[in-house]
Amino acid sequence: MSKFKGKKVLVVGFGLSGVAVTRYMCKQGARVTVTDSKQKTELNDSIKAVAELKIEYDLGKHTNKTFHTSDMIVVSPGVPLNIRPLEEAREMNVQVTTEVELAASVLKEPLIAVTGTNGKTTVTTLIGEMFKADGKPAYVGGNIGRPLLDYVTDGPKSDYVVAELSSFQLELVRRMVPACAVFTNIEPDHLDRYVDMNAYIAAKKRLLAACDRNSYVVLNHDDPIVSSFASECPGKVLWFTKRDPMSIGGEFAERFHGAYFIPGSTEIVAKINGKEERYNLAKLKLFGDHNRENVMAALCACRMMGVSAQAIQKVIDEFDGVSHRLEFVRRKGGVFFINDSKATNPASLQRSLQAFKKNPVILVAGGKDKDLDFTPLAELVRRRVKILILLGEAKEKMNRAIGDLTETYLVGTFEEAVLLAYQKSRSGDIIMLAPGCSSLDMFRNYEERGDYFKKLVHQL
Ligand code: UMA
Repeated sequence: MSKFKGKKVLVVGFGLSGVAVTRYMCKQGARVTVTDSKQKTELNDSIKAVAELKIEYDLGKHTNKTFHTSDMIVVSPGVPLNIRPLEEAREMNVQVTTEVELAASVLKEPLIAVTGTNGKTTVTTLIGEMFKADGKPAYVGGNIGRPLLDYVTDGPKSDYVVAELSSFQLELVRRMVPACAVFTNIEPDHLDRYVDMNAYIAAKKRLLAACDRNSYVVLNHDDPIVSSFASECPGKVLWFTKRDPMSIGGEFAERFHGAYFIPGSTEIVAKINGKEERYNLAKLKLFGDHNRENVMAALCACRMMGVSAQAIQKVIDEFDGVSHRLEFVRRKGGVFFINDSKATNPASLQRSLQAFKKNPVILVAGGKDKDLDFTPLAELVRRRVKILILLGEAKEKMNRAIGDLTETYLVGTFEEAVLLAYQKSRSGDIIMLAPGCSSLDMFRNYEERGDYFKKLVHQL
């Protein structure tokens, strides 16, 4: 009998994660109540998704009593843990958990967990594709938009689970033991949720603490925060780097285990269990050196999980990229349109700009600010951005930080932004949506924002 049978479970937040928890808990025989600060009319999709289930609702607000009288509370990743009713419930010793923790505690399959500020979606997708190319069934989910608990409830049976995990999803993780953990990089993000950078790093680091001595841990040697994790790593470290390990020298060079790529080169060199392997990048369709890093991270994880080098090379040759990540939309009158709606923080926007070295960029940026600093973008904006078009909640702040460095316009809508960008463009220019901010001021998520941009571009 399920340990949740008859238990009063409160689901906080009724988006993708909340729906997955509701479906799982109902199947386990729990008595489920759903609360969301949004009104019923704003939650139509979620309500429809569980229409046949018996659920109590407390919508449009969070009622303290509902929290206090629950046996267990499952919080969605977007709900901060410090909202008052949750804090009170915790003080009253009500068990608080998350969808990811629930899934991790029952997963039997080896888990490959990917975290980091940027690149996680690409790395997670690449790993999934590499497993597929090797004939190994793998479920790909997590922050990428497919809750892990859906796999547990009624997912297609797989031999492996590959999960993109955000800092929010790692906050309450206790019982997860990944077979392999990948850290892409750690840069400022979500500082509207965390008191400071240390708190954000601490959330990410929970994945490291979750590993045991048998876990493989893939670390970015070029990222000072991620590389510092090695000294506390309980598992076996694999590195990826854009430097020749010989140039780093010492024990690192002697014992190098992982992959490296020297910018400008057309191959990745991997040293896996003492043997050298070479992966050709001539056919790789992804823009930018940061995507070479993503490939290295994925290949390190996959080689440790038994994926063949041939399958990895096949994916390098054939992978088309991830939607909303430097996604080519259209060419019109010699102008290229790129949708990079997934660039939701300044560090990610920085990489987007670095990816295009030759063509002038007309950049459409702005959205919901997460208390992040845009001044580190200054040098790249000065060198690469021909015209800057700002919109959304953060436009004034971005304008103060980088608006003087190039021809800049502030607009009110996406329609204006796309039209203005096109009017100002000349053949050879790249018009790129790379907001550097989250989408939540104007859209439900970055996918909706990217899809809207693409729609406007196709209407031109
Ligand atoms: N809500 C409350 N009370 C609050 C705050 C929010 O009730 O105090 C409600 C909102 O009104 C809304 C619901 O919570 O109805 C939304 O929950 P959510 O924000 O957790 O969103 P989900 O749809 O459940 O999606 C979540 C992840 N979202 C976030 O972490 C913000 C999705 O990641 C993830 O794909 C999904 O679970 C499945 O695992 C998206 C994301 O933006 C892509 N992630 C952030 C990022 O990548 O930067 C971390």
